[in-house]
Amino acid sequence: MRTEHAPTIRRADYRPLAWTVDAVELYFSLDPEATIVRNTMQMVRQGDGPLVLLHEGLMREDLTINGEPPRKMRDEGGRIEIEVEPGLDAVEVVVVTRLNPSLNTELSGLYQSAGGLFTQCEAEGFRRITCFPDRPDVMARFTVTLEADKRDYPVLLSNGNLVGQGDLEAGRHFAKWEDPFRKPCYLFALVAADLVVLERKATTMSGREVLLQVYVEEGNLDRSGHAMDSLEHSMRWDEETFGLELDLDRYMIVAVGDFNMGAMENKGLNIFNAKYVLAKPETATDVDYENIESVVAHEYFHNWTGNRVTCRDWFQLTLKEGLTVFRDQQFSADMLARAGGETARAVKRIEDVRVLRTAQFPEDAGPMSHPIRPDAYQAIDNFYTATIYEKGSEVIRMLHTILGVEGFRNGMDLYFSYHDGQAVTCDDFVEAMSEANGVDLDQFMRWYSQRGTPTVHADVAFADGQCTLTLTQSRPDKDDEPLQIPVAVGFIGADGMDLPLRLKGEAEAGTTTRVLQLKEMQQQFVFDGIPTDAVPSLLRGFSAPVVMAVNESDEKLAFRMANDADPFNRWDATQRYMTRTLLGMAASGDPKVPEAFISAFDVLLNNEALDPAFRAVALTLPSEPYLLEQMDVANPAALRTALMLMSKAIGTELAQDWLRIDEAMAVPGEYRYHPADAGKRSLRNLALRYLCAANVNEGVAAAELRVARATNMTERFGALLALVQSPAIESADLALKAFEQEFSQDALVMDKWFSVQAAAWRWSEAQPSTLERVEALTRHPAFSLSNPNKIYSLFGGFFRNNPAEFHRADGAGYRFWADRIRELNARNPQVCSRMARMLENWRRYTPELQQQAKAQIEALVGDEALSPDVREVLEKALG
Ligand code: B3K
Ligand code: ZN
Repeated sequence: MRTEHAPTIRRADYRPLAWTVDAVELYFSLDPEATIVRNTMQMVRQGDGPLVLLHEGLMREDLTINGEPPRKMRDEGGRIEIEVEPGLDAVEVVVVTRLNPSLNTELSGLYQSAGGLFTQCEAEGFRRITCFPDRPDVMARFTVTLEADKRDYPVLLSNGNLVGQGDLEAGRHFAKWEDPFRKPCYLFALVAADLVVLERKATTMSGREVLLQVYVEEGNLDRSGHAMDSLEHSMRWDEETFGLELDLDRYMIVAVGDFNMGAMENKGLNIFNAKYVLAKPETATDVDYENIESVVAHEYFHNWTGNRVTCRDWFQLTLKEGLTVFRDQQFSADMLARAGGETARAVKRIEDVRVLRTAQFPEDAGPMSHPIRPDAYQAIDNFYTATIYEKGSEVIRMLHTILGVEGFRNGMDLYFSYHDGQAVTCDDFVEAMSEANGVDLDQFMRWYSQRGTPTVHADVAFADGQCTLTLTQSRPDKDDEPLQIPVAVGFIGADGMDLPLRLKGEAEAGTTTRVLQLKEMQQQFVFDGIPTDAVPSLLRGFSAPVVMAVNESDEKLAFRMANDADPFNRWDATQRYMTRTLLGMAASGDPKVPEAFISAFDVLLNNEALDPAFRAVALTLPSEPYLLEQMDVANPAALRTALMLMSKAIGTELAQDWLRIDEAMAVPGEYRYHPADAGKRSLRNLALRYLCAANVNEGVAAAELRVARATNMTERFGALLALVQSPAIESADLALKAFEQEFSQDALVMDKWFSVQAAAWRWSEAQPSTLERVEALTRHPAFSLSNPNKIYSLFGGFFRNNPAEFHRADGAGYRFWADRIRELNARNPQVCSRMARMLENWRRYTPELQQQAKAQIEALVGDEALSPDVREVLEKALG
């Protein structure tokens, strides 16, 4: 493991390499303990300077240049520099390394999982396999031969096309793969394992027949169909929406149980966390189905946005990630709308914004805050962040809003026509958008260099038959210049109907929603003919990733909850009302739930004209991390008290409505993954959630029955969650036991079982503390420190989803956290670093909590053995 302090890498220091790789031939003699890699590179000079090869933790057996050991070579800090004689412009470099995949607990490079061998190379894992100029701007042709024991590793896969295979002596066999496209080494992959495969043929829009494959462990074929369907839908969508076709004859998805993140877009050989592949109704929830569809799409879309056109350097990461998230969000929205209508699309938008507000807003307000294109980093793996991904996607979405569907498509076409096969920058992308549309986007580019969530203050004034909307933008960094912010607005008349809008000077009124372009620090927009009792609805559809600050009375919020024609803003009105009420309760010494709140809630709950899916998201309380972020001083205990009271009140006072809804939302017949059914199940689960929180007997009984009898996991798990999150401790324990017995052999279901317990609220002192429970669960036979999903479920679930129990007044949560960091640091720095980030916003908490958190972080930072990934996060937290 690396223990040296990592230097800071700066975007401004980018220089092209003097030597690049034209073609690389890799020969793997695979063995779990002693794999030999022979790497033959044809390298060419493209400028002045030494030939550079990067490496990490390798046992090197040989290194030659044109058949000789290098004469002038420096090897320091993972960087080899070879002086090549002047006049020599092409050389062959051969490197032989020996690897022990069974000891690779970092899951970066070549590693072992459930007896198979897998790779993960993004961002810098390839240098853990062989010495290579491991940077995304080195795009080479790859030929790969894999040789392994045939019985243990019957399936041998790598990128591109299979060009040869056969048996060898001593029970071994080989497969030779050739990738017809140049690629950076972070897209290299291999799989050697005992797997079964689901296959389908598909025809691309140009009429080529392609082979689609989903590889899973024996026994999981019945769970691979949804991933395959998702792949087919993604292919079709990219053809129809962007004219982009699959460029290979064969496209493979492989599921693996041990994986640091969601999935990886390796060219033609996507490797997936099994969680994002495997689904059947008995074991996967609607949310799992939705996630699988979106992750499969995401990785597939990378084939163009990421692989065919890649990043020049890692600072440009959002070039591929922000854009690809935007593409997968659009795809999912279209798929949902096709099946479930426009509300389903709106619900998807709401879910995406909820993620942004829960994960990205706090990140952008904390010590790790960075622009979507950062200027510096220490460990690149720390920068696969909500900012790069989710805010990056919002930035692309704003371009889409500004340029329109057609303009955006023209920009994409131009981008590919200029840059196919290249490694480029975010500027190249925005320039193509600008040129294709004849639109100046210079000011827009500031979104790439400014960090922090902007706030837009809105002031609405009526005078002389005119309504003046004054918008003012502000950001954390004082020197920031104004951003271009598209603000979609509407006005709702007293009758609840949207008003047609006419800006001053315009002859006729137009649409009821207008996108205003805020480009100055402050700007006024004057509308004619808006009655003084009209209610503004601002930032419709969340047209920009900003905080919209506007003074709105409870009555106006309730009015918008009942009438706003923009479903996103209608939802947002509920969130604002809930947030305000909860924070008010948390701040009060004697918290009570206001009656007006319950009745506004009641109106929405019983509005049969609204789709169940919408009612479910609208009636779900804002997430705890988001609420904490809204408090002047984050006080998890006070917030939890308010949340408990609120949940109880909603459950008690509306018990009859919830019971009726629970019955009415039953979906008859066999399970199908469909937004209409999923919406009903989701509202049904929410009903149980409130009923159980209020300990309503019929609700608890219904939940018990459902945990035992429901035939789909969505309802079973929804009921389990409702019980575990309730004061009905005994029912919860019984349900957990039954669940455990049934699923003890199913790793993915057990992940759910761990996470639901980690998130458990403590309703009374009589209940054992969640921390003790989490500690005990670390000794459960199904738990394992070497499986990232388990870490994310149990520890992540506790640190992230259970603030009140984690930030305990006695500091025991922090001590537990610090011990886990020490334990994981040596094993898997990437996963550990994610856990380390769970306390980065410690300065937001009460002084007593701050003091204890700080002491733990300081003690960790003093430890020399800290990996650079974890060190960067913790030092920034203290900094
Ligand atoms: N590109 C990968 C993420 C790699 C993370 C490396 N630490 C998955 C994705 O965004 O599609
Ligand atoms: Zn991605």
